[in-house]
Amino acid sequence: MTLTSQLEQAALWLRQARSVAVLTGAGISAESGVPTFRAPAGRAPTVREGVPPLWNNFRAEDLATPEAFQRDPLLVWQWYDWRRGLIAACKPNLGHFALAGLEDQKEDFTLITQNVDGLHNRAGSRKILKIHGDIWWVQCLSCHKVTSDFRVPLPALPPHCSCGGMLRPAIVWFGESLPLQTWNQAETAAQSCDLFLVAGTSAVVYPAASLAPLAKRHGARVIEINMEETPLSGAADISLRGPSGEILPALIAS
Ligand code: BV8
Ligand code: ZN
Repeated sequence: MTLTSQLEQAALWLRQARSVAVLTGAGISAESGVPTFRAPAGRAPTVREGVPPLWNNFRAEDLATPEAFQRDPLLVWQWYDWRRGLIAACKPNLGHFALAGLEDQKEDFTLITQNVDGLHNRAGSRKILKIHGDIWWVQCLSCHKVTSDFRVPLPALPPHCSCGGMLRPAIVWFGESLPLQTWNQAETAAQSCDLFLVAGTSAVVYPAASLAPLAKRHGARVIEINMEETPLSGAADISLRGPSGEILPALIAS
């Protein structure tokens, strides 16, 4: 099937679907200039390309862990501060806006995102399940209060809570459980939707990557949008190859 005929079939299924769930990954923000974590094979992830040498020899899996924060909170905060500064300069792209528009078209719509950049909010999406947290939120290690903090740059030393406790990014790190209520809502959406749309994820991080197979087992059609093949592509009913910033508007406008 050509991309055009695949797109027509996918657009028909999307029109017919009463209940839609979407899972997005870093790829949907790539066209906004936000680095992805794992690039297509053979290329270093963009989180390393063109970044200050300080970050060149670190992988996200090395810094986005409670152990890394325990060992060197300042280093981890500097990494997040660098990412926050970069994301603050980025804007939602047509893919984000298309999903915000789809939310208005469907009576039952759930957007599940692995992204922590906040671009779905800025594009106008409302019902967002942030299963990996939000880079613009911080959490106190002592009283566990979660608050927003949009300062760019952050203070030189890791910020502290009003109770005196140290603050950490309110982000789910590797080895940490996902927020239970949010995760349960994501699973429920995957189990009950007619159509599950996956855009811009390498489908290697769990349990997020288990949602599309879960939806399929419960009878949903699965459509994938990605620049490259992923471990999910074989199971998808349609796998659209191309940039989500172009494919999503075409899919939703048709
Ligand atoms: C959990 C926040 C257990 C951080 C993230 C060993 C030890 C411990 C755990 C594990 C282990 N082995 C496996 C695990 C589980 C682990 C895991 O899956 N690891 C992976 C690396 C194998 N998972 C966890 O640890 C999770 N927790 O399992 O808890 C537990 C259970 C009970 C009790 C206690 C504990 C927590 C996972 C969450 C980790 N945090 N993010 C931060 O952001 O700083 S994950 C991180 O990866 C990001 O959130 C990101 O969203 C996510 C997935 O990456 P993608 O979004 O897919 O991005 P990526 O760059 O990989 O791919 C981009 C894709 O887009 C590519 O395919 C590319 O082709 C495509 N693309 C690019 N441009 C475009 C495009 N597509 C379309 N258009 C374009 N223009
Ligand atoms: Zn506190």
